[in-house]
Amino acid sequence: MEFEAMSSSELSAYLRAVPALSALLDDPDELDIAEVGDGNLNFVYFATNVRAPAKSVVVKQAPPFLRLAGKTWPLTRHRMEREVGALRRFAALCPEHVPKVFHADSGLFLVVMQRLMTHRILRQGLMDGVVYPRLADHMSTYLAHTLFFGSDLFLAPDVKKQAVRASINVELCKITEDLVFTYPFEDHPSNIYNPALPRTEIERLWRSPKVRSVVGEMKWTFMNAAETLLHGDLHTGSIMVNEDETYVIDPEFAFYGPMGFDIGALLANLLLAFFSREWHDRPDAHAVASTMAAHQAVARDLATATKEGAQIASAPGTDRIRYQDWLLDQMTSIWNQFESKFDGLWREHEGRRNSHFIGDDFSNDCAAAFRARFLKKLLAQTLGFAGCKMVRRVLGMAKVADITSIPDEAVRARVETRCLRCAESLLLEHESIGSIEEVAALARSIQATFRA
Ligand code: SR1
Ligand code: MG
Repeated sequence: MEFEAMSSSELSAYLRAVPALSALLDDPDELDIAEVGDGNLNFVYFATNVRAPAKSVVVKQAPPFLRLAGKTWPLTRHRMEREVGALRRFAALCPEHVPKVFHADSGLFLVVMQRLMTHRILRQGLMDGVVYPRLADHMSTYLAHTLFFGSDLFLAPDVKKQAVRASINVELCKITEDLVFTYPFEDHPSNIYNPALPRTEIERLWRSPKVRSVVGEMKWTFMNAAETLLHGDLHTGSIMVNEDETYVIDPEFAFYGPMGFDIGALLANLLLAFFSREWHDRPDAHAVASTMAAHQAVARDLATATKEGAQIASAPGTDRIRYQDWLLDQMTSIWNQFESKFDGLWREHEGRRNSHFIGDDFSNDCAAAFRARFLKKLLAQTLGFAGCKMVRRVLGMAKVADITSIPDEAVRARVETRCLRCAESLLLEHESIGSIEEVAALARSIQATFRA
């Protein structure tokens, strides 16, 4: 039978018929149902008790196709099982950073979750120049806990292998294999190029044996390194924030993969935000954006953020450097705090078990040496993935609002050129870069080289 999205009355009747949900919503006689999804894959609704608006939940349903492309791109509805499994697992590890699952229906492929009433999508906040003082602390905690506790550094080998099997996510991983690691690096028909972006900037990546072999290696690692349960799509659109809290949403791409893929996705998106400040800091940037139907939400989100009391770092146009500094500071702090928290968890659990992953440590230096080498290699892997992620958002089909909301093609091309040059350096130098501070210096020098 052909899939039909649930009507408001069907969804309302469904929610009221599940006793636990009805109780949660204060036994509503009327629910307001609003479809609010702006992601590429699923339908998302807010369901709110009309008489008690604080009683509200999020409903997410997976249609049997990719929402972005419609019925011409069929996609397993079982992705919802991966998402629910990951939400539950991550919530157990990090309850303060993952929304609660109230109900899941494996027949209808839907999940009912905690509504984050005072939070907004991080990408929108960054475009508006909002400072989130606890972001780096929260995201480094989320990453350290989720990546460490899913891995062989914590789990018994048999438990970990069962977890790998349970998280196999063939179709969504294939999307990443194609859209992140393959199509952007060839002249694929699904790619979308800004006409003002010089072809030479694109072809220098496609025609570089060095770049293409590193990307090949990153794809191989993505497909073969079953290190831990990943979120799998940890860009700034998968994070909801306010001044005090940070939540990670949308783990439908979850699978057992390489740790650096999640960290790299986040750092890449902070770099995209950094390079796109040229537009978002212009005095008229948000006035223009707010006239565009696709960006009406920006104004609403800004109003919400201001009500929340979140600080606006800079009046647009007045203080680009300060907000760019803050963005790079988030990138460096997330990595540095992650490294120290991950190392701390590792030491704590080895100490508790009184045994090391590497076996006996006769000199008391060997375990520390292995941890240091592991984290050095993880930084290199992270930067390689960050490079791939930046290129896909510039050349590939699924783009990011930080860049697509720049209406002036020439400005957009300059931002895209910086992003591609930064990605190229990350790809070529990911093994020789010794610290995250070097990445911040690289971003600053690229910003200075390709001036307006
Ligand atoms: C075709 S789906 C495009 C992208 O949307 C998701 O957020 C993932 O990033 C995926 O690659
Ligand atoms: Mg998503």
